[in-house]
Amino acid sequence: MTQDSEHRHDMRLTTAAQLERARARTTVLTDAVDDADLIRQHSPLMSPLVWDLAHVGNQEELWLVRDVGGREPLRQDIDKLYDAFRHPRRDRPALPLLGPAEARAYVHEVRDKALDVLDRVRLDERRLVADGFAFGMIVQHEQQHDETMLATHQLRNGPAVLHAPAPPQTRVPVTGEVLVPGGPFTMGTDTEAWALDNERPAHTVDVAAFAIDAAPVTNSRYAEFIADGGYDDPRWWSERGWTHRQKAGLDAPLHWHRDGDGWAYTRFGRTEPVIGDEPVVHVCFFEAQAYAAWAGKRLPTEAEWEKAARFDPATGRSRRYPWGDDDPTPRHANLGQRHLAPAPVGAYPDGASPLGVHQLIGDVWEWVDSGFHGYPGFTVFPYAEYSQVFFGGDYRMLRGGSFGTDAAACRGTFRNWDHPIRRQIFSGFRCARDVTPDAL
Ligand code: AVJ
Ligand code: FE
Repeated sequence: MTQDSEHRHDMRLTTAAQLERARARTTVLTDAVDDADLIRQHSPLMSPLVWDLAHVGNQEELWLVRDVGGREPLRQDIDKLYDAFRHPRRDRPALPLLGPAEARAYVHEVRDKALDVLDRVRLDERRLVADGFAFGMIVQHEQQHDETMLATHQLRNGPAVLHAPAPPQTRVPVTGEVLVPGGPFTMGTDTEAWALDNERPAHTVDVAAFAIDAAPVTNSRYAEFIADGGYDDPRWWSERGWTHRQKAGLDAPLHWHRDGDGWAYTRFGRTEPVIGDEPVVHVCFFEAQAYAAWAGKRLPTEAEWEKAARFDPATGRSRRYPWGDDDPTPRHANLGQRHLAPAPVGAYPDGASPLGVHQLIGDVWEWVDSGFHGYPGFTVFPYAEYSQVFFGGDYRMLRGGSFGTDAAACRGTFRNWDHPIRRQIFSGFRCARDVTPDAL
């Protein structure tokens, strides 16, 4: 083999392995419950699990089998059922969906064809397949739905059906804030092969000096906010946030309940006392904002978050991840549903940024105070319905991934977004603060 064809051969193998890994996760999440549970809607915010399953297969059919492979459709008749724009989540249980056995057979058949396409397709003819992009996009799509399905599991009632070891409990002390120097840095990417369109292009952003918490806000700090009457004091809330807090009756993170003098939470069917030094999770943007105001701080902007995560002051360049350019390993971050909880603060010293900011990747998605827009020079690739149709909508960004996010769908540049009232996702936050020039 020539060096180039050898490289492409390796890429096909690693891509097939990534597809396989995503499917193993999907299988765990959908085999954990019986057929009735797969069909049921556990929350109006979520699809029935059986919809996610067939939707994953349908996207793979559309992109890999039909578009990249140029093959005949397997099930053109079901395209509309699994078009997320045609049917909102709350309406999906009433659709004539494929049943569990049919959905499993369908995704299996699609995968066989997609792997055959991966074996035969020329990877140098179209931009869509350069560096295996279309395959990477489908890997990420399945992994994103795996995180969505994990959130559905968290909303489902009944005994525990998912099992995983606890996150690492050894930890280094991490407290206080880190000062991030002012000046330009490179945000976004031109070089990350599987980066999605909204992460591109790389561009320079000038960010004034700021301070950012060295760790995400923990349960014990958040409980102090509650104990101090934070939920009852409109001073800490934005106008929209306060209106929402009243209307929705918010008084603690989702899944928390009073337990004697303290708090307990129910996670994937198990109820346990809240662990104080874990990052808080299942808060909406408005709760994060109110906490930050109570703490005398604010949320970081998206550019500040990315600078804290990627900027290397020694070289001035932006890294792929806080720890450098190597792909995440279990030593760096709590990703990939290896554990079904965030790890305590300080559990990932090897994942810290050069400035000493911890746990930016993994554990909990972090709300940042920015809306969703394309970067300067943004172009749709390969379809507008991934990102562009959401630009300028009522969304706030989330960065860094959670314990439920796979490494394939998480990078220093990766951008997630949701409505500011949502909290069924694995969302937490950290605070930031302006610094005055004489503080430098
Ligand atoms: C990027 C997580 C907001 O779940 O709505 C899945 C990802 N896009 N299928 C979502 C996505 C199409 C998306 N988020
Ligand atoms: Fe999707």
